[in-house]
Amino acid sequence: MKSLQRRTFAAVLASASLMLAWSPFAHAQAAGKKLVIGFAQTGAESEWRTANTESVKAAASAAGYELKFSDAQQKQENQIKAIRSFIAQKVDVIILAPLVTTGWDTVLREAKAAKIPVILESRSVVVKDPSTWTTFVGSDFVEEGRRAAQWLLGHTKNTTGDVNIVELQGTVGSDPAIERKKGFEEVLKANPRYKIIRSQTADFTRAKGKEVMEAFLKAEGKKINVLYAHNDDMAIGAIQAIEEAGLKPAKDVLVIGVDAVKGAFEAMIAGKMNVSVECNPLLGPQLMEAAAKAASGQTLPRWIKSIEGVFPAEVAAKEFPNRKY
Ligand code: GYE
Repeated sequence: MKSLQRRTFAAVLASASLMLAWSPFAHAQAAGKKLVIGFAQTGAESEWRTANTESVKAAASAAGYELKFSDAQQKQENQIKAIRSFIAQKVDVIILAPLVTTGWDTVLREAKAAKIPVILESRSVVVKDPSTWTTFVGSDFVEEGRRAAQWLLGHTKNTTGDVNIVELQGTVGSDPAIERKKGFEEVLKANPRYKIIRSQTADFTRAKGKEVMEAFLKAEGKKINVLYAHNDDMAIGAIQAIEEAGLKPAKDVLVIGVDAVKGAFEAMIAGKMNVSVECNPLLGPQLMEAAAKAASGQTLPRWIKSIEGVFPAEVAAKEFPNRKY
């Protein structure tokens, strides 16, 4: 699938370069200019995000493109400002990692009016006019939620009685938080003994993961059997809270994360985390290919998916040396 996608891209890029001589859209390339890309990143909230930023920067420089980078520090208003500044600077393409799904209608319409294609990466949006963005490069978050629940069903199939789950949600209103919750609940719905007894946001960060888990433990104590965190950073913060409460993470409380970052592998190897569902942040190369196509006026698929797996603790030590983020 991945290689198929790559082959398709290669073919399209080859034909794109043939078109450059006459394409009315290919301003930057036709003039022999570097492609200029504005990247409105969410922030640096997690290990995942750091790897994502590095991947985009490295791929842009490998392609010889100029990347204008903006770190919004987890604030939508900063992302909107960055997009407006990219429009004013007449960049060729804008890459946006939208913090939350809503509130983008006006600024995306402004980009469209300026004829600057917008590529969404790592999170998606809900807007009235979907023609204001060209493609979404990223994961299937509902499927990630399902995979987390399927692991839990498999791991607890020989137990009886209620399985009490606490959930640490990602940033409120963000695409991965909404969908990871949805996929997880969808799989567990048919099994009434699995109960989500507490669910709250911890904004995808370690510090908040620890803080909210402390509150969960204070309220529910030993009743908690499972922690489902929408990313590994929150799971790692929560592991600390579990230990400080005198309980054993991965034993007294099963710990499920998403992303499969190195920190999660270290926690699994140390016997403190049970599983991490992979979410690939290394989207830079796919994004650069998409940016080149968008800048030359080509139509992109609406969704360029990344391909991912599930890593339980049993395989962590063997897989660790292969991990790239
Ligand atoms: O899982 C989380 C991050 O949007 C897919 O954002 C991304 C998520 C990722 O901060 O760790």
